[in-house]
Amino acid sequence: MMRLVVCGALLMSVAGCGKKAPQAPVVLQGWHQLEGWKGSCYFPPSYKDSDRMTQNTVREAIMSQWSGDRDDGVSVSETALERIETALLGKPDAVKGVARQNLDYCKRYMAGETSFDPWSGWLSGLGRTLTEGDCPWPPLRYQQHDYLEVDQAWHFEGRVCKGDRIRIKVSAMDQYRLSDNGPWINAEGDTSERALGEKYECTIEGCYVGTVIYRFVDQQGVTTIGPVGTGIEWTAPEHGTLHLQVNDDGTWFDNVWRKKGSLVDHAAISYIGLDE
Ligand SMILES: [Ca+2]
Repeated sequence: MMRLVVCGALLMSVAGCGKKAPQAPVVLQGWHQLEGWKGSCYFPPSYKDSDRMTQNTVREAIMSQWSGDRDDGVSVSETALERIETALLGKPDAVKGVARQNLDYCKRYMAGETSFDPWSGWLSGLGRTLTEGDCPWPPLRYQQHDYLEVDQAWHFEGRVCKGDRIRIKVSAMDQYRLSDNGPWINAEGDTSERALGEKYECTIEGCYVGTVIYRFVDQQGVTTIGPVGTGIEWTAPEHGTLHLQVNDDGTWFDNVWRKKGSLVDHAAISYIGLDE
């Protein structure tokens, strides 16, 4: 019984050894014109996503064809080309996928299966496709400082990207008032007087007369307004811009800082990025 099993195993292994090893398929890399093609296509090499040098080589190769350098009937507008280049320089990891898709379009075109239209259509929208949903500026992972202007509407622009966590800070010791006989208040506002009515930008909870408030406008123009007081931590719900002002009724000219002798109060304001 034992013998039979051993024999079987031996036989199988011998049969296995007798099989011819499969030949590795030829992998094309670089510019190649296959039989029957009217021009060449760029076959990107396989490489690691982190390989910046190869990314550059591949990007330059495919872009040279799109710019018309190869005289093979392929060319796209300079605007489209610039848009793609900017997008690819900003997203080097996307080069690999773009080069593969490009090869598919190129093969069909060079083999005469399609006109240049589908390829050119893909290219003219590629820049936009690659950057869709991107934040138009760097995330707020730094600090921005200025002084609060009590007599100015929305100021101190901060540009944020979706998900940025920031601390909005206003110094507490500096005082101002919003009318000649009004009380001296700091960024928290006159906490005995809740801001009510259309004249005030912020009437939700936490918004008093004179409270420092923020306004966030996303890229679709959707606006959110809320209290800051002497400070809040806030996370950007979308890419967009921030501004601050005091919650006044629209009469800005009578807003003044407190003076002590020759010293005038002036509150410091900050956007502090909380992410590394
Ligand atoms: Ca006022």
